[in-house]
Amino acid sequence: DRLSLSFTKRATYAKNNMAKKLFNVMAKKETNLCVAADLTEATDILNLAEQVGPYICCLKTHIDILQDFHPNFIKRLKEIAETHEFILMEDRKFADIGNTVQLQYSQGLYQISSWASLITVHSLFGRSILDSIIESNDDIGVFLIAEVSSSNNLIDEKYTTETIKLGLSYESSIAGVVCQNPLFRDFPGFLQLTPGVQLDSTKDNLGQQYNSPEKVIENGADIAVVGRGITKSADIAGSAEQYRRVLWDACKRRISE
Ligand code: 5BU
Repeated sequence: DRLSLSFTKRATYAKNNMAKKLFNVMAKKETNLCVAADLTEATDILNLAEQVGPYICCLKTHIDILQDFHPNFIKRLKEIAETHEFILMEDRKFADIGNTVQLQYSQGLYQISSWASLITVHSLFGRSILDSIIESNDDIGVFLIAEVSSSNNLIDEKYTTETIKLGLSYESSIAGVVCQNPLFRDFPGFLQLTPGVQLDSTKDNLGQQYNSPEKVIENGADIAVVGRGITKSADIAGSAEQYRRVLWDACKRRISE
């Protein structure tokens, strides 16, 4: 059962390079925290990254919400990621035919393939979407979306099970799965990424549903994504440190080897 294994041990099971890296960063920095940098100005994201940097394993972006995107922003973000040893994830949620996904991944304004170490992908389009991404860049860690956090979403059990199966057939490219439940306990090399995490509230007014840090760790999360719980806080660094500690303490309780 992956839940009882240490991250150092799990790194040795990972077939994907980015997953290996992520496990090792998590073990070294003692953190399960990924911050969702959902801000629309480049300087705000850079400031956030500097402040939360010491406490996170991963920074998750939605690059297309920036109003002042410039390649220099990416350069600076990569420097901060290197200084504080965290990994960049672009939450693009690719979902289209292979050819279009290749263009969205490598071309356009954002050139995602040139800087994101991790990306999120919907399993909806099947194998061709993964083939097209790997053809563009085989040094990538994909997080496949098997479940989502929003209320009344249309994903059913079959979709979730088939997503896990698809992931397992692309072990060297898949870093893990985005989900809400411990779906793949027998595959310690995969990471469970769980969004919808907050200490102070249970939902927003647009369908987002939150669980507490303890609850998501109990539900199998290896990495918890926290956005507004931290970005809207008056003390960003203090709040990131608090989430890191609560998550890590909960995680230590489930690890026995
Ligand atoms: P929040 O501010 O903590 O609610 O932000 C959550 C982030 O996680 C946000 O960037 C979402 O796009 C992302 N997310 C999510 O909330 N739920 C999901 O099921 C998936 C992604 Br997949």
